[in-house]
Amino acid sequence: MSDKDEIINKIRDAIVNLDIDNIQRLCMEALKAGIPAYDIVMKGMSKGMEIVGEKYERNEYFLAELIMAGEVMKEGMKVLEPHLAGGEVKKIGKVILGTVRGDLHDIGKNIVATLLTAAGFEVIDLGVDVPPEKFVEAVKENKPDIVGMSALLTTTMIEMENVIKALKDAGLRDKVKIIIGGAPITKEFADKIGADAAARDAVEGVNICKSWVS
Ligand code: B12
Repeated sequence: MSDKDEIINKIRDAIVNLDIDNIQRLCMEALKAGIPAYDIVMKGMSKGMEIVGEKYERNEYFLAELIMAGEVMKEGMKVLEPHLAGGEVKKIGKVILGTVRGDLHDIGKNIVATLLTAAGFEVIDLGVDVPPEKFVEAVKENKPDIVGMSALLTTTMIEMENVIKALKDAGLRDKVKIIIGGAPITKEFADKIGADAAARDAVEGVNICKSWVS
């Protein structure tokens, strides 16, 4: 195993072991070793969060551990974010982003926001637990090219369809492209609810958004 793989694995394990004291140091070490911030997020921390989710499913971890894992990831992101953002690049498009009503998961959405910004998009982040009316209002006000929605719970996926319906009712559906994401989201679901695309991860999501504005 290369040194770089070893650091990435240590970062993954720091998330799994809820090691909030060491995550920032490890992220700095990884940056110093020349590992792109992007790889640290996708191959290290996100992989760790996946394992945390599996442990939760097996009843090895409980809600307290989920919360803590989220906090550890956020600490790491503080170190990595400045290395992901794109600086003063010409804006290539505007994206409204939000986690749908009833859903408080925002770690994945925040990564999408950071990578979209790095790719040159202006991102208007509506936050979490966003009701359909707020998406509609934001589209009216900001006239974005793209609306991105995140849902991590199977019970809140339905809210994505509600947002699309609300945009249709407001006569705005055809003015934007719609992309959805989050662990339970599939391409079939996107087709079913009338979204334009679903993304497995932030990288795929950003590539799809780029293809829409080029
Ligand atoms: C951390 C976490 C929490 C934290 C969230 C902290 C935060 N600020 O986000 C807290 C503790 C708050 C939490 C709470 C709950 N959680 Co939770 N949580 C997780 C966990 C472990 C990790 C999620 C995460 O951050 N992953 C890392 C990020 C990087 O990945 P991601 O979110 O999938 O995002 C990537 C892609 O999906 C994609 N993406 C995401 N959104 C979007 C949007 C767009 C537009 C695009 C293009 C791409 C994209 O790009 C991202 C980066 O690549 C997951 C397990 C899992 N495997 O997902 C459970 C999980 C999602 N939670 C679960 C549950 C059950 C809950 C609770 C109901 C628990 C409870 N009993 O209260 C509550 C619900 C609270 C609520 N109303 O939302 C279940 C959901 C089960 C289901 N099928 O619905 C999961 C799957 C755990 C499990 N295996 O059972 N949780």
